[in-house]
Amino acid sequence: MAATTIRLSYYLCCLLLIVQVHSVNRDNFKTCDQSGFCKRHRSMQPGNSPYIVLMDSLKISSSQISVQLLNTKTNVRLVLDLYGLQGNTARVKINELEPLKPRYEIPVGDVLIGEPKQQDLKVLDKGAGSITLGLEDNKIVVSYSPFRIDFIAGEEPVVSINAQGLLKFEHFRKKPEAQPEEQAPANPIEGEEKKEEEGEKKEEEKKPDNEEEPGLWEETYKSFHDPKPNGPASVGIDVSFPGFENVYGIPEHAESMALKTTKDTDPYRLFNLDVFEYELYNPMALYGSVPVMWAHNEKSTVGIYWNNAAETWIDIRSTTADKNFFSKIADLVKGNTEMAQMDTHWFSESGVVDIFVMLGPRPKDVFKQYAALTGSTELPPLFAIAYHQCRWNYNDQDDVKNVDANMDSFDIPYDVIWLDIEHTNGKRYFTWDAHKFPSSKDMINGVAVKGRKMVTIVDPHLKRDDNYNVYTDAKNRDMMVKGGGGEEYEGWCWPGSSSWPDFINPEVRNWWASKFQYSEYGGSTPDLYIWNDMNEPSVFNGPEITFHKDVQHYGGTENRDVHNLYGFYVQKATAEGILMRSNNEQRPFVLTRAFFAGSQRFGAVWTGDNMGEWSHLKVSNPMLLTLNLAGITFSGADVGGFFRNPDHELQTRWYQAGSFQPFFRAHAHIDTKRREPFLLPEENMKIVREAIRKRYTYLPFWYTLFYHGFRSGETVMSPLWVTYPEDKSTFEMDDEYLLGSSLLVKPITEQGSVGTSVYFPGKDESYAGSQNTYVNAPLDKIPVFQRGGSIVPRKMRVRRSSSLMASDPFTLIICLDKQGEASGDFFKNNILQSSNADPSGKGSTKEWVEKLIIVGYPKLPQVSISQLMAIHSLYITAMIVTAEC
Ligand code: NBV
Repeated sequence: MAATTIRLSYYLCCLLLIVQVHSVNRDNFKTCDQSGFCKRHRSMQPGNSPYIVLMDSLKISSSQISVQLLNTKTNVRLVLDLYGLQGNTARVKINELEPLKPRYEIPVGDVLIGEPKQQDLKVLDKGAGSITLGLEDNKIVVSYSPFRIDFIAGEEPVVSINAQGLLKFEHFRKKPEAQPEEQAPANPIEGEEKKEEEGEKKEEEKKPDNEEEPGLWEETYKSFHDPKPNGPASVGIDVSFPGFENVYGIPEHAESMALKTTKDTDPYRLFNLDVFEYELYNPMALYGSVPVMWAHNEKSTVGIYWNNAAETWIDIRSTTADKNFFSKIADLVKGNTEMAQMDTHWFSESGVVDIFVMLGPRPKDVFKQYAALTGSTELPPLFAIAYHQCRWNYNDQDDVKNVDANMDSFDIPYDVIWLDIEHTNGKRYFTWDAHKFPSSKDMINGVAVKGRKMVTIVDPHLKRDDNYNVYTDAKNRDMMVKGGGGEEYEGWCWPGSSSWPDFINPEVRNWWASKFQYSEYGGSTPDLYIWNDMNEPSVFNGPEITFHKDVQHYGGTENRDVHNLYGFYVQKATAEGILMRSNNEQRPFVLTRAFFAGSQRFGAVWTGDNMGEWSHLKVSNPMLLTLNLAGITFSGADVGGFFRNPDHELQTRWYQAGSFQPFFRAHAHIDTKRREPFLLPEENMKIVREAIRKRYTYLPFWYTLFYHGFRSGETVMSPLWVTYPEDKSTFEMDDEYLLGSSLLVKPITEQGSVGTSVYFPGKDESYAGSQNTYVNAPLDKIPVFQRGGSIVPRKMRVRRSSSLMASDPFTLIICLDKQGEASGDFFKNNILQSSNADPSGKGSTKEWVEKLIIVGYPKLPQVSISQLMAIHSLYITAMIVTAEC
């Protein structure tokens, strides 16, 4: 009877999830008002900072100063550590001086790739009210009373911390003892206040800072109770960007690239969540979180990385800078013109304040600075940047075989075919449905003979079934996440009653990685790669569809402290598994839905369950630009849209857009009509085929872009201002972008459109620079342009998969600029050279250059070609400077 009831409620819960109509159920997700700490931080008023610097405690070493901060209202002391770091970066850390127990910090080596390398800080001035430090060409001024820190690059103030005085640090405290029942006052709110008061009195001279504020020791949201055993522990501070009008970053939100002020909305929220049918253009949290933000203007690009994995909210306001202050501290910004400023306010539910300030000064510098901290996108295997064919679900082996055969007979190349959750035996990951997939190895080998790969989904929830060995193994090793009471945590997900391995524990990650050994994952082969879904994690019956906050992880950590890292660790462990199964020979490919700063090192990210609607096609560009700005360059959106049935025009336009986005995968919900590209009417099929084939011709270009990104941390898909930092008209442009700095892409995202206005930046273009030009874009055309002065390598002999093109020759498209020059990776000082870019000397190829297409040269150029290359033909076109692709 009990079992029946449980099953019934499980199906009901799934049913609810599937039948919710048409838009997000906002009711499932907290607003700021429903979150105690968000409300407490947001209600603070600027200009009332209680914090002063205790100068007597100042300790100075070569690259660090350490000093105590006193909260003059509560007498609680904090400690501020300010470090100079290599590469124009500084770190500001604020922690309690004497916490009751250590506060959570993300282990070095997980998100930060190592202990950041320090750089000397010179004491330039030590006055009665402030200390001025020199870091490379920058000054850092720490003012004592009230406490604030200002970063000055050359003559310009660029970042100010606590200028608004919003530092709030909820120190750990003892829980007030419960009142005997009979004395409890009739009004429970009064009772809370009293308990709080009495508890605080015990902390000697420390006074409570927020005794009457809501949600300190427990919170209730809908039917979910959060007992908050550690009490209030949030941290927050303001960061201003004087001189800037635009800030970017902090994915993931379905939002424009230039972030909006949150004056009339909730703050942007970073809390990894599975949001069913997410809404566009609002600050609600989505599947992943990267707390990095850039500010950009004509003169400089700077930014911060907020190193905290707890739930975080960020308020944004556009204001004006306090010029008097800067003129006082450093004799700066005289004159009457108003100076714009972006004020941001960051607060997290727990952890410490740990801010990395990256001082640029150019866009490419900040990306490098951020990559030095959290790593760059690992160079993807070639197949991973080709076209992926996915659907929930390819039903059985015959289905896979038919799709594969049809792609061939319609001459549509593809590299990877994917299997969603239905391929398993009852949603037990690492297993196969024996009826539908009786011989998975044969199936994988069947596509692999054509150089293709397969991907299976492996979610982190494990079915609580004593006959499922992955579950029993984890259970017997005591590796599961625990509920607040210390019991194995249980929740509902696809398999029904489930538990979750504790990926925060390094041993659990090793164990998980071992499950990808061929001997463990029966039916897998080296041509099988992995997809991690539902790793926010998604818990159908949990608060906000995720873990309870008091869930316990390794080392006594609460999920509250590490929530945004769970999915990061799932993908990390999976990527390690793929490396391990091949004795570190095979470059992994793992797609993840949840992510955090640093996830770029483990594979690709996609934007989750979008909809087959024009608005979702449109928003894919800003969402992917923002992911790129946050270091997650290998990212894409479901082509066609996951929910609903796109019409043929939308599907066609979506393929065209996807073919010029970094991760290119078609995917669809189980309830949608089949929509493999060969099922389209002939006219659309041909256009889609052309878009996919074009992607294949550009694979050498994409691969080169990813190679540069890997080496330098640069974006792959970039806003125009990355290459044209001084061009103000590009600062909010997110419907058009550059790949590297060579290809300008303006995907068509409007229904019925037969043309579009394209903005051509720079002065060297044949399309008059720095202005809009209308270009025709009937259904068969993708507006893509090659920049004058660039060289793009392509392979024009498209085959069934990328690996079949491995030894094919290159064609170099050389677009000269007005000076008749072009540069690229193959072409320097008029000498065409070929050398192996891999410093280890491995990976030599048989590739050669068969054709040079030089666009824009009036007469035959003197091109010297080193004997390493055999050029079969040289095409010269008339003098046009920017080429249409
Ligand atoms: O595994 C099924 C789907 C998957 O196809 C999709 O890509 C994920 O984002 N998954 C979510 C779970 C169910 C979604 C309603």
